[in-house]
Amino acid sequence: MQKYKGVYAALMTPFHADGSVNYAALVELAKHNIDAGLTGLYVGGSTGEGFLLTEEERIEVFRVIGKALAGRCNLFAHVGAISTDSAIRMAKAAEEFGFDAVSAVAPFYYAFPLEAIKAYYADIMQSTGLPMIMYNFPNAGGFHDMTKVVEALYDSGKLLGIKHTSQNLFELQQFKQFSRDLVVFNGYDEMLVAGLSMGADGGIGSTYNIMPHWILEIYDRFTKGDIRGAQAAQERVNAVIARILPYGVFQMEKEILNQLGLPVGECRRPFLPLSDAGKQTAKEIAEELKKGV
Ligand code: MN9
Repeated sequence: MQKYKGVYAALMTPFHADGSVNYAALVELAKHNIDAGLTGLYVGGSTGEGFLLTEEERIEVFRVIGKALAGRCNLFAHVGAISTDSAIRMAKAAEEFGFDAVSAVAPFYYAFPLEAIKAYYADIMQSTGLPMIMYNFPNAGGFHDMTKVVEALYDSGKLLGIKHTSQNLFELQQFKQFSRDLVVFNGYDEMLVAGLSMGADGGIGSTYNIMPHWILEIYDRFTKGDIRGAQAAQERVNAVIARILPYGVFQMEKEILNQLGLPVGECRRPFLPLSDAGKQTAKEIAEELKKGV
């Protein structure tokens, strides 16, 4: 499983002005990220507006990305859904299109009991030959017991790891207690160096789309033992993230990419259009990123 260590862009899903998925821009953005040196892509998750796409669109996104990049980089497909059957259909598609692993957020809305959530993961894991990355995102899904799910399933041989999008870095470290072989990905980009310090093997994030080189610098310096350098690189990244957060992370990242010449359009409703102040800030950030300052 250790070949999956590294830094992955949570790939954004570009849209045309009429709201349809822009598959050509999707491939362009994906290649841009991989050419920058990132390890791979996490496709169809929060950043990819996965829950604002239909199941058919999510599968088509996997098909297009698999065709363009399978075998060239590591590809993870987020197949999480509140319906197990829907998640399984997407997992089978991801396998067919050459993805390396599937990932899923815990099913939400109905406050399913722990046993139901364990069964959801076990069912998805049994449905294909692909390994699973649990997507632990308690702030969004409301499920706070992922350690218990991992405890129940880590020795199935099909659990690759965990994408840990939580400020609770004690929990991140505890996942490694079940097995050193589990690959743990840090999910909040603004805490990457902290996550790595607590044992994460890499990261998956949305801001990697706009500043892949700076994220790589954090990771490379950290893995070489240059902790001060990694902190300095994190500070540079966080200066950008701090200006993005007040206006909406995904709307801002999309506008920055538009400004950088990657036409990704806007986010789908009910995300609101970016405010004028947000647009101005996005433009300024894009100028800075172009200069590499
Ligand atoms: O996938 C992303 N998580 C969410 C990871 O958006 C929920 C992060 O990359 C954040 O967008 C980022 C800003 O908070 O760390």
